[in-house]
Amino acid sequence: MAEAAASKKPETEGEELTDGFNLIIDAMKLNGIETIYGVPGIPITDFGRMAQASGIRVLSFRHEQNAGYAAAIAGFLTKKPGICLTVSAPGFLNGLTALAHATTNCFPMILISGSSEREIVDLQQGDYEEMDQLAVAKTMCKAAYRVLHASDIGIGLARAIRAAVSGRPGGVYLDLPAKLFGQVMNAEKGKKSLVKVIDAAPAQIPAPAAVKRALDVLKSAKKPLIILGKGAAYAQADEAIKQLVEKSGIPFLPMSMAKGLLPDTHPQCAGAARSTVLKDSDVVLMIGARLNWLLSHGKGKSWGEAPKKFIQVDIEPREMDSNVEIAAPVVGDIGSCVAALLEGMGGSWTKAPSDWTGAVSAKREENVAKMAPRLMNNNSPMDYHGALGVLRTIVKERPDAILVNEGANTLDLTRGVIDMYKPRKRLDVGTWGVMGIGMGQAIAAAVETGKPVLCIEGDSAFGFSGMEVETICRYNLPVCIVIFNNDGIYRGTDQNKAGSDPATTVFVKGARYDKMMEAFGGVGVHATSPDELKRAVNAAMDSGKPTLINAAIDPAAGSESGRIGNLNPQSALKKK
Ligand code: ADP
Ligand code: TZD
Ligand code: MG
Repeated sequence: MAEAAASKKPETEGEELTDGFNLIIDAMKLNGIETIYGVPGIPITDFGRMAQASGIRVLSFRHEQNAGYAAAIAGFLTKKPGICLTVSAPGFLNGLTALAHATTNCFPMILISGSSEREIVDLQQGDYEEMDQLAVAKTMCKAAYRVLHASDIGIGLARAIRAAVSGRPGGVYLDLPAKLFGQVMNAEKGKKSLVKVIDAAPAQIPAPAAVKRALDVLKSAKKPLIILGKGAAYAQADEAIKQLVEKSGIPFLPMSMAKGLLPDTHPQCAGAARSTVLKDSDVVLMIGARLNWLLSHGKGKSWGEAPKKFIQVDIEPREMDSNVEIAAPVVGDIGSCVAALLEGMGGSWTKAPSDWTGAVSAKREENVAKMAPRLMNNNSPMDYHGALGVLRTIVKERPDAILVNEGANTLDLTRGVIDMYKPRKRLDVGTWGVMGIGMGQAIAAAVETGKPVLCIEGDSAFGFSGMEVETICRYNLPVCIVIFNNDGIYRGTDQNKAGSDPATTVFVKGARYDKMMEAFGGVGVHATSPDELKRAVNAAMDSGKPTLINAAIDPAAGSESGRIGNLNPQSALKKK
């Protein structure tokens, strides 16, 4: 035996070897993956070090959920899968919320987790951080894969990339057991095993008959409306969408993260006449938006009595008829679909009837005028409108800055008040209305775009990811966080009538979140009036220094659940 081993040795001597660590890095670089968001630990600590040494940017977070939200929004901003890297079981589970969020929002993301040994996990023998992660992940993402052999790393990553970005984008899970990282193989064979993904998200051209049907329906409209969703923002077909809107003359309504695809100040923008256009329109062209709860499922009171016809442009065929009948489904990628619609419209398209567009404009002007005086108040303590009035001007003066927004009243009022001017500049809670996306999104936005970031955060919303202010300071990112501090969830005024504990929705009164930022070397400011707020935000945006401004908002200013209080269940027994 000893002799046999000795006689084998010379054959492998001089042979160039590679291993799992290096193959994963090489596969990532081959596919243009430049950034990883994660938290280190067994079994991926060395991998993170080696990736960093190889030139991949590895951003270490304080909690995996925030790294995951960063990866998800990186996917939205770049059309490439955002990568989140976590340790086994607990780290994996912390990242899983973000993976599910990415899938729900149609953002391409890959959650890569180290995992324990298969043999031990499958016999449930109690390995370090043991969990059947692949089985758990499957229900929450678009696709889930595990790689067991170093020679399959190339294929594994290629499958993950394709699954994340092709068709309807979404979250993908990639399971990498600890043993894989150290597996050794011939370097040349390893190199050959890597796969460069060609045309990861192939164009999907709509059928000519579907395009014609859509244009026929559109032609018949007397009161047409275009709804732009975050799928349209994601598609990066900005110029074609602008042409379609302007050539048709149809009023458009941007969903939250589609704001700025065309400026909110565009003469055809119906954002400030939302209820009118939903109620009174007769044909609705949906582009990259779903008829889910955010659009009252396309039916009911907010859509009015008059019959409506829907045209829907989406890459996912099964989205059609999900809530109401779609008269003209146009299935394909938005770039190809909008181009085909434009071509079909030809040179002599009749613009939307002027009595309709005139009525929409009049309503919009009326609503804008109604809001204007409220935005100019300089009250102290501030109310939402006074604070938002100054922030609105700051965003107007800095249209390249990225706005991150979460909270309840803080979300709804910011969305309504602050106009956006450029595509993909507004990032928020998305389809689930999830609290906690703030710091992850801010970090990824700064890293991926190099632009300054302004976060407008409810005090509760901020708390879900607040520890990442250390991350922002550590990487010295140009992020300015404004906390709308009204001492609680929705309001800071609730009383617990029954006992000594505080009410469930209130926090420590007069908390000073600005001190958190100072603890890590960032700039902290306490602002009690719109004037102070304006000065502090402008200084932060000019300097690019990590800044947190504690904006003291009147604790009585908000309302329950912001604009969606109607979704709260009510007991029939509750005394009025
Ligand atoms: P919003 O919340 O803004 O209304 P949704 O997330 O509900 O938007 O809808 C986005 C839609 O866009 C999804 O149905 C998704 O399938 C679709 N989508 C995403 N990317 C593309 C694309 N490149 N081409 C076509 N449709 C897309
Ligand atoms: N947990 C998660 C992950 N997402 C949620 N949406 C909630 C809980 C419930 N929730 C909301 O829907 S808004 C909100 C919570 C806890 C916080 C609202 O308080 P805020 O904003 O301070 O952030 P305002 O301005 O006080 O309304
Ligand atoms: Mg609050």
